[in-house]
Amino acid sequence: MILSEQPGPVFVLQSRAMPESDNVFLTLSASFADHPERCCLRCPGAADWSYAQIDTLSGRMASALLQRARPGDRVLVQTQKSPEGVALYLACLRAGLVLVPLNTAYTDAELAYFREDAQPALEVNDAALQQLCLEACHYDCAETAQVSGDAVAAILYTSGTTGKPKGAMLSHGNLASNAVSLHTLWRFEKGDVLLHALPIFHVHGLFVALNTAFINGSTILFLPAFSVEAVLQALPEASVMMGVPTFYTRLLASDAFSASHYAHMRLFISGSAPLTEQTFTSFERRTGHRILERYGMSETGMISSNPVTGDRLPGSVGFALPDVQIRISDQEGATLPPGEIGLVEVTGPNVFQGYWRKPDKTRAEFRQDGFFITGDLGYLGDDGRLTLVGREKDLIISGGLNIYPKEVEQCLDTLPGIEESAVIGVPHSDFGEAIIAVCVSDDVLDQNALNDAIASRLARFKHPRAYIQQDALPRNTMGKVQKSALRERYRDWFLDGNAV
Ligand code: MLC
Repeated sequence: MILSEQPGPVFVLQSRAMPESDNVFLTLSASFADHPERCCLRCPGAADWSYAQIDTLSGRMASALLQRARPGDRVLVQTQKSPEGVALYLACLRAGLVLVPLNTAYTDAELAYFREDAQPALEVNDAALQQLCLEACHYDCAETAQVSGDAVAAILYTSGTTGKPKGAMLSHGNLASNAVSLHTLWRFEKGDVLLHALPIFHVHGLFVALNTAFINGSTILFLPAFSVEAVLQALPEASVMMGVPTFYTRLLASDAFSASHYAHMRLFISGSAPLTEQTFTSFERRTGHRILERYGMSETGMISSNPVTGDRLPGSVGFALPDVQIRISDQEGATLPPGEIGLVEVTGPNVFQGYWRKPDKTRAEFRQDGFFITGDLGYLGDDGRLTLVGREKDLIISGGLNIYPKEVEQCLDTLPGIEESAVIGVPHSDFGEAIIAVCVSDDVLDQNALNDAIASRLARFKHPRAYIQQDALPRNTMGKVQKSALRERYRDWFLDGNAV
């Protein structure tokens, strides 16, 4: 069943797609008809899905969706990773509907916020997705909706500094430019097989991984989630893998990971969180492969990448993608010369259309001349190579998932016994960074009890991995909590064996 249908006029038949339509589905599916029988999605222990099957299901699903929603309407999706979920993604593109994918870890309270903010015409959970597949059988494939390049294709929620997530609107043109650039830049070739162990509710697993593979007509080894065992089983059949750094540290930690697994690998790609030099070097020593690190974010898709041929340098996120411009600025927006550290700003066909219904926030994050202020700090080399050195924003990246401290602090500060809290990210060997909550409290802080107390409001990955009691929080003369001092004090907390 489809939930939360909103009343409104039923959509009447669309016109045939005009050749000049900028619908990204046309770009992604351009070669589908050349290899209809080729395996598109291979899931362990299940039958393969051919390109023709995915094409047909998504086309019919688009028709079914259009019985309930009109182009431009939002479709809120919170489902487990599945081939049907991939078909739903393509169906939304084909129908001109705006996909709003959500992390399956979100609680009902978080979901309520997204529902309120996105005002979806439809909500799809796992049961609804099954129902949609059944209904789809009764339809022909919808014609591909005619949209302009700046029409919104998806809204991806990213946490905000103020504590409430903001919806980044990505257009058909944004997705197309990234897909085409990355497909070329990473030299996808005939016969490439992609190992896919990422979730499909983020830019990385949804757009970067799936779209490049679709353009290439690649078979995708589609794992329901990352596990070392499943990846080791699938790797011998793969030639390209994309992952967050945690994937690579976990593989390195496995004694079973050996030459037979990567004999046919062409490219290991990493993103969504900083890849440490140590991981890069250990991986090269172990496998002979230099992991290709690239840089992006929900608002911009991919921004830069190390090259496939040429030097992949640890610590550098490479060169701007074609048509993308990167500059480094000071706080006032003046451009800084190569070598100087400042704000990383970006413009290009990859940059999003703004935050959904938040014009003020959108304005605040763009310069007058259209450059988007990423919030990351870095410098450019004389050759244009970008190196990131930190973040201006208070963001924590744990296992490739973004967490804004404010959201967690606001939640903790409502708990009885906690006077105030400061949430920080500190180094963690598995997740890269993990969360600590430094709390002012007279009570003994019981981690399990506190996490239970916030469990209905915050997804599990946002829960602090340690609670530390202090009499007061360090503040500067303006009264602002000095997070950097806390990060410094507790920097070795998990490395010293305090990990949970
Ligand atoms: C899971 N947990 C996490 C977590 N993932 N906690 C903190 N950070 C995370 N990332 C929780 C689980 O709920 C569980 O809670 C406990 O940690 C242990 O789980 P696990 O089994 O060890 O974790 P696992 O399920 O294996 O997941 C780890 C992971 C996963 C790294 C494989 O998080 C993952 O796939 N991350 C990728 C995220 C991603 O796609 N990011 C791209 C964003 S796009 P409990 O209850 O058991 O204690 C983007 C743009 C760009 O950033 O450039 O790409």
